[in-house]
Amino acid sequence: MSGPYQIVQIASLGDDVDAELARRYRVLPLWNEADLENMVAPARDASVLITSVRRGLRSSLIDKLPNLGAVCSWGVGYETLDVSAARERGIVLSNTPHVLDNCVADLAWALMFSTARRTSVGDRYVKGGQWTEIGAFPLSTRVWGKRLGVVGLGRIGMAIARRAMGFDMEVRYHNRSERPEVQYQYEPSLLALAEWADFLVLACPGGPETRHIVNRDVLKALGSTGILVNIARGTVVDESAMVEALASGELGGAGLDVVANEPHVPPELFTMDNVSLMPHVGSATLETRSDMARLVMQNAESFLEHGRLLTPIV
Ligand code: 8YV
Repeated sequence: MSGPYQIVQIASLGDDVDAELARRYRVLPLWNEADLENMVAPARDASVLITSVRRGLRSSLIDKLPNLGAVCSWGVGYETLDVSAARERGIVLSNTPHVLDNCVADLAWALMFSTARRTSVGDRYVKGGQWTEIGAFPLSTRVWGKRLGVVGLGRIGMAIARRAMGFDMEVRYHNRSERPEVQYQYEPSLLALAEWADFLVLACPGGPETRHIVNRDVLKALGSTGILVNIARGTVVDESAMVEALASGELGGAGLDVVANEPHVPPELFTMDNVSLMPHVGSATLETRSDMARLVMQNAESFLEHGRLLTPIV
């Protein structure tokens, strides 16, 4: 395709969607480049930039693109994007909500089960031959009928809460503000929610507003039989306080899809059988990742054709 570039793409959306975008639009592909500020020069006319929550967006890059009108980002989180710098320039932004809610919620439940019922430990026990050598596996902790505290009752938090019905669990939540339209009880104090809950599941956004809201006191309140599950962002938890609380037995267990400095996990956690770890894969199913990539493309298309985004960040 000839003519000025329409799209600058600094994150890949997978081979199929990358190829489809390149077939339909004039795309400058920069996802393998580190020095974006210099490499972006040929795309001065581009009106759309495609990025991801992993790749982020710096204001210095926005400054190099005088015609930029929209930023379409892959991922529901956007704490790595300089949203205010974009907005100051009148640029609109989109993320990929809705399509990943159920897969992330499924993973939260997988972590609740793997931590409480020790499914990963049991798997190693069987495969390592201990079932035949030692015999019966130690008892684990019941999930059904327990109390589930959800921190952040957005779309993902709601999907996690909905699943609790099948396990006869009572649900309460903590949120920036009460949601009177939902059937779950609101708990204005995170500390009080942690005290009440058997499972505390974090589903709130990352960024400075939620940094370390799960602190030593909250972990202590969750207590020696409580289980923390984090499918949100590692920054939400004071990680050294969590490691200490797990080591001392003040916290019962943790199921973590995210940590503060990914992919570096505090090494103390590797030897703890009451901790289940996953490598930040909440949305990482073939189906959901395909839906996310297509939604980024559809946002870009909608902006280029009609001047508006389908799923704007508000
Ligand atoms: C991704 C996510 O799994 O959408 C988000 O904000 O965190 C997840 O969908 C993650 O970005 C992978 O690094």
